[in-house]
Amino acid sequence: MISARQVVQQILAGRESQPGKRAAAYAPANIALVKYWGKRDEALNLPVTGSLSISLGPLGSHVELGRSEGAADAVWLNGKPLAADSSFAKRAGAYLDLFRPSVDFHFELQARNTVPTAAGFASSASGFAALAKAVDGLFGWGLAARELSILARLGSGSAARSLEEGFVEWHAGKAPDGMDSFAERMEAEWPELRVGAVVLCSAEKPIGSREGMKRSVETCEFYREWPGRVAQDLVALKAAIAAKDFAALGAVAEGNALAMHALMAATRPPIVYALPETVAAMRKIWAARESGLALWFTMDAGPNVKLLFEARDEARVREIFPGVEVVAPFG
Ligand code: 2P0
Repeated sequence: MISARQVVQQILAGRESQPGKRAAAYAPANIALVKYWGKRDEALNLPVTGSLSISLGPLGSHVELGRSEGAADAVWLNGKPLAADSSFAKRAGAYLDLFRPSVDFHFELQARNTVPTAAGFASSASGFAALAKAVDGLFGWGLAARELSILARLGSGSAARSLEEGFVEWHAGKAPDGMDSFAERMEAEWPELRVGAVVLCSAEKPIGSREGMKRSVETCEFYREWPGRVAQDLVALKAAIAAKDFAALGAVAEGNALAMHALMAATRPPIVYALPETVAAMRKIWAARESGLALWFTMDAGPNVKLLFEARDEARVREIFPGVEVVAPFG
């Protein structure tokens, strides 16, 4: 077993560390159109399959990182100092341990999210991607995009996809050390594409995705079908993007999300994130589609629904979902 620390040492081999005073970085949140659900290595967040996401432009995380003169790390989130035992401070501190030059080196970390966590968009992907960039900036390593994606992955798998804007593909890779498991931007623009967050419930979810995907790999009897399904969906999604075929993109994304939720439901004990409101929202989307509207959805490890549509249909989508928060990933 290779540890995250060994991966970091491998990436930094031969590089000088020249810590500056402060470094600032930004990374966008992302939403997967073909999902990541299951790891082949839990210590390195190496996925069983590839995945493909779209970055959310101005919705993401800003991070400022410096050296703290205090006796411990100092962590702020959205302008508020965090207790050392808060879950965010502990997770950030454990990640920073990978880069700490000595035990008496402490960091000052300010993180600010522009991604509204209450809207059901995850901020851990953008947070760890911005943190990886800020660490690189603070120590002056000048790492390449691929190396930053690998370092971000060590914090959270989906963070590997948050280093770039636009459509981003995370290659699963095969190597035990994960040096071939990184994400890169695809050459494609789709200015008319819109993602809409429909918030149905912002209460804490019953089971986190880290634990949930581990349980699916271990107990879902048709998990073995998932890698083949993802491989097919990746081919179909890339073809849809290349052809700018929105109905094809929507069909792949919605089908892949539903397949992931079927895996979850077939996990033991079962994981069901959908609430009655989630099912009602799905039915509204399907009814709208029956009546000719090009509206599709995707869902992550939670009860909220993310709509996929094109700019020309925004007014009709807002009529159906008045509270929707709309993002234009390509600006
Ligand atoms: C995704 N999710 O592709 C999938 C879809 C949730 C459902 O990536 O354990 O927070 O840090 O690697 O990245 C959420 O999982 O898990 C996720 P870790 P992560 O977006």
